[in-house]
Amino acid sequence: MVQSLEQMDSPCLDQDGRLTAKGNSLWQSLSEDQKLSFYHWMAMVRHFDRRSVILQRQGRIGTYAPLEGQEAAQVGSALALSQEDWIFPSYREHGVAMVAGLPLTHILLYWMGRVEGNRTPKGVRVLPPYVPIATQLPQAMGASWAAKLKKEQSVAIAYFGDGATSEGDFHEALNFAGVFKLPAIFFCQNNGYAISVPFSRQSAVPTVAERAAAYGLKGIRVDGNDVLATYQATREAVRRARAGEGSTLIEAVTYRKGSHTTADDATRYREKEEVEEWVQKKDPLSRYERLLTAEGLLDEAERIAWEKHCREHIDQAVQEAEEMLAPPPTHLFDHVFADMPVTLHRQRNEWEGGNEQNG
Ligand SMILES: Cc1ncc(C[n+]2csc(CCOP(=O)(O)OP(=O)(O)O)c2C)c(N)n1
Ligand SMILES: [Mg+2]
Repeated sequence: MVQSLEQMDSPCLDQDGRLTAKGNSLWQSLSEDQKLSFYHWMAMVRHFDRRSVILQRQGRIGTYAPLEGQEAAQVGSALALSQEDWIFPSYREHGVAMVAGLPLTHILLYWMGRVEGNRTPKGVRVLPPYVPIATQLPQAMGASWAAKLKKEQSVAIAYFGDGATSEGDFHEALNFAGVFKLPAIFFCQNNGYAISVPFSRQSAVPTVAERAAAYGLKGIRVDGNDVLATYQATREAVRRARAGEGSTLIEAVTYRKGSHTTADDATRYREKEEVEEWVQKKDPLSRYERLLTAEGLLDEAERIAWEKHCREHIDQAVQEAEEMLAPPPTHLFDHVFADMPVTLHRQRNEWEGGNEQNG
């Protein structure tokens, strides 16, 4: 199913990377560093993502959820946030997490199944990835409500996919945000599919954004492959939240180029023509590269130098993650139950006893 680009808020960049009138006024307000940072982060995220798929194929990390194609939605929105804001991600938001300050080593440790990958470093307000769909939404409302009660300026943003809109948690969270007028943002990356199920089987209305009205929220639908548009929409949602104007539901229309995870085969449920259209004509990174090149902010030598930097930075993170001591096998028993059931206790004791005898 090809995503309709109709009813979209007007873009900042056309498909060839040229600024629209709206894009032009945003562009004038950005510093050169800001303009470059959209590119630097999108390229870093893409390199990290491709490298992670390779690491999974080599058996060096576990099942991985690729995000290639969704870089503009993630980087644009994350760059509109501040260090004080709380981020509640799903399992596909490594791009958001990186921009928000989570070290690459940390992200890799999560995908290696290490408990350390779930312990967010101090000062970084990114929660660990939420795998049970939509469970992060009510929790984000808790953080948002707490901020409101404490009269803090922080905003809570929940990231989720189109499939998550079929969960009760989505509706409960939006209702709560509307009734309590919370400083929250719902950021839906509508990539057209919940694993193999197309959006048309998730919703009888054609967009996610229009659902906002039913809960008294503002809804906006943007081209998720236009990094300037996702930045601007999120910046405005942050402004509204901090000003006490309530929550915004942003629907960023995008596409994942690859499979749902490294355990999935998307060729079984997506048409080749549809994939090619998005991969070849709507790539968010090359669209923005074209703009920077036309504006004289990026040339081939700089692009190659940045790619080299990305590779080195990622190599270093991989090395650090792989050099960490292996966890003791008893970790398998820990961190699941507050009070471990007797059967697991027995297994843990058996393992320890057996291990001592072997040793
Ligand atoms: C509560 C729950 N039900 C089912 C699943 C299995 N599951 C994992 S990912 C996924 C699809 C989610 O699709 P979407 O919200 O569009 O996010 P995307 O993967 O496209 O980023 C499902 C159904 C789950 N993780 N949690
Ligand atoms: Mg989806």
